[in-house]
Amino acid sequence: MQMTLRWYGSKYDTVTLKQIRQIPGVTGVISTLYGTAPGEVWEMDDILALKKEIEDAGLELTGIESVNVHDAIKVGTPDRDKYIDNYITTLERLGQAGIHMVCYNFMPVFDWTRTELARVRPDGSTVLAYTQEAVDALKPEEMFASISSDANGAILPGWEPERMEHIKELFEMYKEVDDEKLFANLKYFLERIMPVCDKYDINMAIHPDDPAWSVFGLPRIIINKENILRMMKMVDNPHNGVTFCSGSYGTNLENDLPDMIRSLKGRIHFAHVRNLKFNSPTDFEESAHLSSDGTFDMYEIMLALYDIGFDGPIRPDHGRMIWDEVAMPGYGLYDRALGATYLNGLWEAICKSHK
Ligand SMILES: [Mn+2]
Repeated sequence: MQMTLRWYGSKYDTVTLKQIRQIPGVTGVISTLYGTAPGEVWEMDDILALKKEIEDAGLELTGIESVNVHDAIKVGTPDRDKYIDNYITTLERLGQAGIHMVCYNFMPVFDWTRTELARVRPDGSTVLAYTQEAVDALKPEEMFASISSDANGAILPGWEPERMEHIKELFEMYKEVDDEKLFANLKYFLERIMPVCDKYDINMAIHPDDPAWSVFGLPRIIINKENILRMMKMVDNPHNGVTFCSGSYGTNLENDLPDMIRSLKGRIHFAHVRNLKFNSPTDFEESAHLSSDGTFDMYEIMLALYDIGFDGPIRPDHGRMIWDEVAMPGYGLYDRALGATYLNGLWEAICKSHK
């Protein structure tokens, strides 16, 4: 595996490439072109400039998170082919630039959903948290206001203001889309992009829905082992793979994370590894990575990745806000650096004990 950190670019991120380079064992960053909107074709010059900036700092652009999928593709509207063509052109350019892993998601309207961005834990750190009760009490448009007021001035990916202005139209678009339709639209999209992925050896890595159940009555399909194996079989090509995100699949306590990993051998192209602490099955917060600080056994998760021969990029995903850092919620430097170091430690111990 290759340890990486997500980086939002010098224009948007409080963390610098120099700082990332100084985290032991982190050799790559995962980034994207934040100025682009879903459905747009990425300019080759912009891709190469991003890559050069990262390489000049002594790091590798290990993959893209994300190339976002336009709603027309998810909904399956008559103009979807135009947006898929654009997506294919972007993939072609990424392939030509030597990038071989692309994360994306197929979540309607909202990306990830949290109800608190700064819940205070007993040690004074703050973390992202979720309670179903709080979601049930909100209308979708209120959700956006509560998220954006709490974000330390950062624009959160998936919660861009331009997008949220159209939230009612977006809900209208998805009115006729149920789980089956969403599966069919995902299949259509994947079948069209697989040839360019085959040509340039691009591993597509779908990110799970977060939380892993329906919110606001919207369909959600990338939520459990059954559905993800269905998706793997539906387009049976090794380039059709997943981002295994322990913190997203883990939102549903019925998901057995190590078992899911083992069932996805050869199809996990990217891993997000973090821990959650559950206060009840519908109230969880993002804890430190350490097993004993949360609910998941992080050793078992890393062991399962080792057992399937996982060799893709991995990242510590979100971190707590600690040591008075001010940054985008979940994406400060300090706790993600601790997370990367802890995961590297587990990995080293697993590798040595299996020799
Ligand atoms: Mn994730």
